[in-house]
Amino acid sequence: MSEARKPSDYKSAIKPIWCPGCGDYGVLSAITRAFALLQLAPEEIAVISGIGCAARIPAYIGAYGFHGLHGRALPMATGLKLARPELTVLAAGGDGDIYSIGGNHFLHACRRNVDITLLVMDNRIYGMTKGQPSPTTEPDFSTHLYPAGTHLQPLNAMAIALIAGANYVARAFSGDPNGLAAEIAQAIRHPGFSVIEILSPCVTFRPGQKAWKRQVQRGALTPAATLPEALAAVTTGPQLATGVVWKGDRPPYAGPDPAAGKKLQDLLEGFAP
Ligand SMILES: Cc1ncc(C[n+]2csc(CCOP(=O)(O)OP(=O)(O)O)c2C)c(N)n1
Ligand code: SF4
Ligand SMILES: [Mg+2]
Repeated sequence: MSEARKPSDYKSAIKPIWCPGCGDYGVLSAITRAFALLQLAPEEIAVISGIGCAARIPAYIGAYGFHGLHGRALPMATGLKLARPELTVLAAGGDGDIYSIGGNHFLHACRRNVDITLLVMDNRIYGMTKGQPSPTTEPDFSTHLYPAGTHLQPLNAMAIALIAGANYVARAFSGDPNGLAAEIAQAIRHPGFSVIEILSPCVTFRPGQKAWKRQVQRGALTPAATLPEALAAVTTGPQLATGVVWKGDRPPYAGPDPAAGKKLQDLLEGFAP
């Protein structure tokens, strides 16, 4: 029998260039631990991202990866999973990448329920472009673009994921790599589209997020029996609560019926000279 794979077996040779103390280090560590928990073969994994500090993550993982266009991780991951269903496909990115420029793809990925796992590293800021407000930035948070805050209501992406049809919805914290690894492994195993919103501090542009270590309410979210209960937990409950709030049983979408391809072929033949 071959030796068990260790988390270090899933690291690439590229050294991360995140700021020292960035929460994304914890996420990277948790992903490699999750792969080791599941004993996945590296050639059976693909990690797909868009652009941003968080979106650098595929480069640091020793598996297939694609660092694509800003906001486009989910359509790429969806296409890959439909074409290569045997792969374990992860999409990963930041709050700006997934909820702002990629927001429309986020909605439809939840609705389609293809069997992929999305990890959103939420630091409530655009880190890579030096601190502009993102859809999850608090209304009164001062940035150089909005010194008095945006006064815009933050997007409740977990509520949107539930309403739009995601099959597994959780919040986690980057400062707990073992707990996060177990949650990522569980999300990968759960059929359909899984979303984990990971509180991952940007120590450079949001130094106050270092306090999340004390403020996070670990395990305060538990799987709800009904969708309205899950929605209530993420809308009226504490916003730094972690845990799984929804484990649905919608069957994953695996692509069009093969008979449709046959019909298309018939149609094309009908046009043949
Ligand atoms: C089409 C396009 N528009 C804008 C940008 C500039 N840009 C790069 S990353 C980014 C936001 C990143 O924020 P987030 O996804 O939250 O990631 P973080 O850096 O915080 O991890 C933006 C606006 C871009 N690269 N491409
Ligand atoms: S700018 Fe923020 S999100 Fe980007 S690497 Fe630095 S700490 Fe992390
Ligand atoms: Mg961000």
